[in-house]
Amino acid sequence: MPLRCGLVGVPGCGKTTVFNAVTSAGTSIFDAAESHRATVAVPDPRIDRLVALYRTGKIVRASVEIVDIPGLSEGSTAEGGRGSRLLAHIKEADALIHVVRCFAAPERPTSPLHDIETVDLELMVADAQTVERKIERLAKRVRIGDKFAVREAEDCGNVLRGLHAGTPARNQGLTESEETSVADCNLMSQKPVLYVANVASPRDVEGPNVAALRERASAEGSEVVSICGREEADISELPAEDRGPFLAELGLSELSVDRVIRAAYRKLGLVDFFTAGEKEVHVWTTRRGDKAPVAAGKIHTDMERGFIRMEVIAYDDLIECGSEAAAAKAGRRRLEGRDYKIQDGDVVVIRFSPPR
Ligand SMILES: Nc1nc2c(ncn2[C@@H]2O[C@H](COP(=O)(O)OP(=O)(O)OP(=O)(O)O)[C@@H](O)[C@H]2O)c(=O)[nH]1
Ligand SMILES: [Mg+2]
Repeated sequence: MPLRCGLVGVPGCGKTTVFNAVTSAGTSIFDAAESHRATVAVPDPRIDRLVALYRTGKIVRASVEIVDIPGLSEGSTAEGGRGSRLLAHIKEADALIHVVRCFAAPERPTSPLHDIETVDLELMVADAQTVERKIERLAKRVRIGDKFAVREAEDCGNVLRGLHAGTPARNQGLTESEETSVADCNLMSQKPVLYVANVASPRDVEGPNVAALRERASAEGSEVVSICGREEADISELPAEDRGPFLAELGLSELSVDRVIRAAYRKLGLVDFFTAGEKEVHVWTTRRGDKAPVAAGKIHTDMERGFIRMEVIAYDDLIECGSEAAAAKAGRRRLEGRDYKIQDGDVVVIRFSPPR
């Protein structure tokens, strides 16, 4: 399943505009009640080199699904059916891309920090209800002194107090035990957040709104990608060969989709590795630090279960040597075992025993 990023933000902050800029989907912005989704291929210049080297035409890229979720304002998650649909979209996301309006709009002050708090508050109100329900469910077992239930209820109580104090779960510095205890709650305020500053012109990137946003993001260990949403959404509707001069006016050489997805990868600690041959070049995504069998499991669960070893050539070594055979001759092909931590750009062959 591709990585799923949900676009959140207050109404009118430019979510649909940014969605279009990133996915080139050309969705109408007048359809604000509905969510939209599109899958974008993760750009990676290394793929072209691998395709040339293996003389193959078939490429399977990594992809990210982007979901444009209707705006969140005070009380919107409590609005019966619409509210619960909204929540369901947010819950299914692996990460949230929080779009923050940094452009001037008529009759509305530009207040990025206030907008962020509005969204976080909605997520926290809904999360608090989820945790409260879990604590209620545990009550019976707590009364009869079930040790595990007591521990879980205590952990949930800590998280709940944090939420009531206005700290999103992602910023509460949860202990391992607390994380485990709330794992089945799938808390929205616990999801990793990347901020997109939606600005009117490249000049604004140096302005006070983006600066305030950056400070806020870095305080919680996150980052900000600035986009001229409207301009880029317009440019994305042009044929690729006509975009150059318009992008240049924004000081860009390509659309910002690359920057957004790379930042999401960093935020989530994701890396890509490859399987490559005459048949195809295939990109796989896993978490940084995952061991070889876990990475192999992204290709097929049998490969994880029956994992024996992994043959690895680092992308740079492969390109430098010019072929697998040359890399092997130069001693750059490594045999790695179960404890090997996969590295971004590894080109791998998995040896495994298939199930009988
Ligand atoms: N000047 C300027 N206007 C923008 C920018 N991005 C969006 N807008 C305008 O802001 C308005 C709202 O944009 P949308 O993309 O519909 O915002 P949204 O967040 O999807 O709104 P809802 O779906 O209603 O919550 C539209 O009139 C856009 O044209 C931008 O980067 N600069
Ligand atoms: Mg919209």
